[in-house]
Amino acid sequence: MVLYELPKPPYSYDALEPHIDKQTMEIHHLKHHQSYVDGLNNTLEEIGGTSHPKYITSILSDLKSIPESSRNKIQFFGGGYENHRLFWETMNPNGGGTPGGKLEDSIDVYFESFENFKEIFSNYSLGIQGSGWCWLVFNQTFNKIEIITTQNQDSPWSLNKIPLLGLDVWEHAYYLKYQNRRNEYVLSWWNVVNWDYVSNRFSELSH
Ligand code: MN3
Repeated sequence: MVLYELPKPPYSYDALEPHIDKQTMEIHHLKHHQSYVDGLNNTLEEIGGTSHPKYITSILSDLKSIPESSRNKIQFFGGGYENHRLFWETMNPNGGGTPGGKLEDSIDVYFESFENFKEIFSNYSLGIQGSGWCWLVFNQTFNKIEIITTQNQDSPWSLNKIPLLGLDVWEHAYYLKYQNRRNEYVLSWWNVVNWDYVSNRFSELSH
């Protein structure tokens, strides 16, 4: 059977300092992300998942195909696996700035301006009660971008939406450095957003 492995961030643990500190990155990746990988593999094994599709996004897009007794676990661990994989990719020490190109054009269409988009996204992030994620997604049905939030490790893929950029607002993502100040974490995170990656992802999907 296909076993999922812990995806490696494309930079060192201290690369996102001072915005995201080394210790948080280490624990977040080696402990939290690893636990989602393990949970996903264990659950797939439980349900005899020898023929599950290679891509976790296919599973998350079709949770109904998972036996009901294991569905919540796949939703949680599979979502946690994929959400964090994307999270590492969408950050970069040389990030920040603006997306430019087609994505910025689209942001201007749906959110008036990039500054306005940032403010709305930040407010959604701060409004999440408990643990969850804030997302910029591509809605393929309507060929448009949207901001949505999900609880726990729920994935946009399960809502038939493709995540372009996600912000982890679980306390484990920021508490060591920012304690209860989620607003400072969100504000600082904009400095490490890898817009090149997000823009490329968008260009591949939209037409
Ligand atoms: Mn996390």
